[in-house]
Amino acid sequence: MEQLLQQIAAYKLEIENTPTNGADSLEAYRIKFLGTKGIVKNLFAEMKNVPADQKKEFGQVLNEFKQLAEGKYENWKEQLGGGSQKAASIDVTLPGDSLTLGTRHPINLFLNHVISIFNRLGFSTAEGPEIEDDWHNFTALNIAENHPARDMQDTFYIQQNPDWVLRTHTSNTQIRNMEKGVLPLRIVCPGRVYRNETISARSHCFFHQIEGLYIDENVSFADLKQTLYFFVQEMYGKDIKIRFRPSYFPFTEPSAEMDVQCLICHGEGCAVCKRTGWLEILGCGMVHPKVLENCKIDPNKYTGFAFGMGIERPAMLKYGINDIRLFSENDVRFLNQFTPIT
Ligand code: 2NL
Repeated sequence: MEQLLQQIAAYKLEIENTPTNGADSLEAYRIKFLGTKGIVKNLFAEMKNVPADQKKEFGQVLNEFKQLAEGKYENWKEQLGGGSQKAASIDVTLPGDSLTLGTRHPINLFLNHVISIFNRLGFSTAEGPEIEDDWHNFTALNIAENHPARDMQDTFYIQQNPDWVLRTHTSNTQIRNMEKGVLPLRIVCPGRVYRNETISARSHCFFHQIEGLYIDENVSFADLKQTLYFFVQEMYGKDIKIRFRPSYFPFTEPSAEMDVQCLICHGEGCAVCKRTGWLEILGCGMVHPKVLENCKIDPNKYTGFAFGMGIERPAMLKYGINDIRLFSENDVRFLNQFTPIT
């Protein structure tokens, strides 16, 4: 005990006489006195050798010594301009960083506009999964087992379960709604779809679509034409010219594609319409009886029409965007520029 007290007195003197200069000597001091193998730790370890009746007194001396060693360290650090100087330099009277307000994505602006037109015609909006099974993405739609669209080159398959794909169109959502068996059915299905395509300025491996479906008794091709005619007039103005061309899809019969007069050259012929004067904007048709049957709907009682259109191409035309990749790069300099369509 006597010996320990003498030692402590000597260390106290050493501490008091240590000059408080340089950061290096501060660190050396910290290691020597306060480190994990330092003097303070070692002295505390001596506690076990002190007789029980003297433990209390020794403990007090030790604590006092520890405080001295730590106090010196803190003062020294402050003198060198450590953490506390930083705290002192914060000027709480300065204005804070401003928060920038977000904007709607151009794809969503365009989609919302299309949706609102169909909502006014009595179509409600339905959404569905982006990871879909083979039945809802292909088979129920009358897409044959050997159809090229099912090719690995065109479709992303889920490695863990080859029955699952990233949906290649939003028709999966229409199938799911038809399967519910509640008729009549009048829905639009917007969303993201995936195709195994090489990414370029003109095409991407994911993009957006909106599809529509109307099933009831006595729905005719004339209803389809008039619905889509109303849509393009709302979208592109009352004097827009349209044309229907026969086409083929496995899930509709008959099938058609609809063109609108080129929005750039108004039919004169330009690079955008490849000199044809027309732009293809959607595919459509009467729902194939097999598709109705696949969803347990009686094709002798019910008929329906369906249509599908891409979003990126017309949005690029509308906003004068020349590279499809801009939509998914999240560059705020691009995203900041868009305002809602009125
Ligand atoms: C296109 C063509 C189309 C459909 C999509 C559809 C959905 C069901 C049943 C029947 Cl559940 N048809 N959808 C029909 C015709 C064309 O899309 O060029 N899309 C970008």
